[in-house]
Amino acid sequence: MASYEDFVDLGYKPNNKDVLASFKVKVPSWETPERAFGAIASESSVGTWSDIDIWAKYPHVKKVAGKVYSIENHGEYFWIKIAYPEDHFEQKNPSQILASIAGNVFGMKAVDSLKLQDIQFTKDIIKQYKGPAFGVNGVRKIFNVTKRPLMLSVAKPKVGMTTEEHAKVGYDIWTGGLDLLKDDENLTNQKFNPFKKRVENTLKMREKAQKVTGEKKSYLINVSAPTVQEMIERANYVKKMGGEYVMIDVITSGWTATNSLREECKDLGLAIHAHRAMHASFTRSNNHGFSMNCVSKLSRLIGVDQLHIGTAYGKLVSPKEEVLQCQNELTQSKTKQNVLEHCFEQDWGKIKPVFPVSSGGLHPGIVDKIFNLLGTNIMIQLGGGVHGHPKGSHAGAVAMRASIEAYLDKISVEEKAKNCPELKEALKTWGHSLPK
Ligand code: CAP
Ligand code: MG
Repeated sequence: MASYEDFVDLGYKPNNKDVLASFKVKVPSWETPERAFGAIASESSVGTWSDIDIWAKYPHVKKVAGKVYSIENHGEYFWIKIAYPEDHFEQKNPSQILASIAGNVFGMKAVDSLKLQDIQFTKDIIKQYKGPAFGVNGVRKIFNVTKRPLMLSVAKPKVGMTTEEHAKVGYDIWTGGLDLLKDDENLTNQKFNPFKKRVENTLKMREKAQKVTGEKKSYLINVSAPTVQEMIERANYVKKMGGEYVMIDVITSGWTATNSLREECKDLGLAIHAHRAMHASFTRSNNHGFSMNCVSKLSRLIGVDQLHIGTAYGKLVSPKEEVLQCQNELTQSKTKQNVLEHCFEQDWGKIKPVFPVSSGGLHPGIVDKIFNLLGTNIMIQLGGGVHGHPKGSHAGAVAMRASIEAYLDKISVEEKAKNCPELKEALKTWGHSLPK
């Protein structure tokens, strides 16, 4: 006989061979909490709804079964913690970790809602993964920029420009003072802006911009593709054409694709920029889904070099605590259980820190808010906040750089604007408004 309740053992003390997961659970009125919690541990590890007499027939299965070891009752909802023996998981397979811990459980009728808040990986699992090839310091070395934030702009309109128009925008923002041009999340290999042509034309413009500015410039080229094979071919092409970066949409492309790209980039020596488009479909709700905290941890484990974590002030929902927690998970060597509730400590071993990227609805009038929240050891991206400048992309880039220099020089943007007409124009256009 094996029931869901068998997967609850409040006397269990997890050890260093257990992967731990914290869940926020709402239990339907017709369900007993203990059965609901047991159902989560069962369905996310070895069991199912019917009594398949696991323990009698297959006693060894217990060795890889999840068990609920902690329950906190908060009235309308509960926080529970589940321990999963690390042998339950295939080595170096992030997708399988999620297929267990973050798979069917979200759809079970035994819960009204379920939010996976955090996963603590064991030392052995951390050792299985490469982590970032470059990390924060390696990326800074690409640009020979040691202190200030790195400045990005994504070409807008997102999609639809011709290759020549796209490359020209790159030239404009690079000569306007920014470090990196970024492809948008949905720009890949469309007829009007084919991938290979875009790489060639834009990197040529990069060379020109480097000569004009005397500064290192680079380009986050989106290699997200119809198949992993094609994505790898695109990454190889970027390398062949002299690029330093590839960009991948980690959620829409998937964790196996991201893992494959990391594997390939080990030999190509390319840094990986991770865009998280689609994440809000499961991170946004406080009660249901898979947290941005877990997205950050998986991205670091697999080894992207840069990841979008939100702004707290821009056009997209990104609560302050979540942004700060993601920054901690990406950059600390030992993450303390701090900003977000029910997060575990995490020892990252030798895994390098990932560059946090703050982006989404930002403009020169509010960059100071981002730095006050996150500090300046970040990447900051302005798309509409550059290309929406009344005098165009080049002026928008000049204004963006000037606003960041103002912050670093500890003067107001108004003060700075006295000697920078492009910044003055940006402030006239957007002031310090928070976009919606
Ligand atoms: C920003 C952006 C990014 C968002 C993604 C966009 O453009 O290019 O994709 O920052 O969100 O398409 O909205 P703007 P996040 O600067 O014009 O807003 O960074 O939160 O993942
Ligand atoms: Mg975008």
